[in-house]
Amino acid sequence: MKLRIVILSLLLTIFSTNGLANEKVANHISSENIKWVDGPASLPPGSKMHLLYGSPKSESGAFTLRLKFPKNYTIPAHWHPTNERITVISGVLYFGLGNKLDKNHAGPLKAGAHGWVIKKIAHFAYTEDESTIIQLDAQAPWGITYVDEKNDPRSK
Ligand SMILES: [Cu+2]
Repeated sequence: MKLRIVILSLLLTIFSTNGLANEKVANHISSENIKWVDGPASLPPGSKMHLLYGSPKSESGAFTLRLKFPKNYTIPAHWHPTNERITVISGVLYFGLGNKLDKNHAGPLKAGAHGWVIKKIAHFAYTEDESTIIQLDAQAPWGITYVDEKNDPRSK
């Protein structure tokens, strides 16, 4: 009996340190259940999003965000407090490194491509003639800082 209590409390400790006590063991979201809502105010107007896992506003932990950009959409040069990993689901995302958007130093990431940039490294992205869906995987707490604060849609 005493041993059972010890094992139970040990298991509870393990689960709570893993954060599993308050989480489902498994879950999934079917593609038809992706519900697009307006993207974050930190991105230029026109984006759509669906939060798949976790939250960028958490104090820690991974999150996964699906983002949809219209055609001819631009995200000016910016950086993040944690590493960013993106997977292109459909369309083409043009992506480059630098403090200024420079289409001569950007490469196309097509559907299926995966790319990443480490924290605090300035980068930019844009779409051309097709609407593009990407998946962002990163660690919270997330944020976006524009190199030129005049480009920050939150300041408009
Ligand atoms: Cu970014």
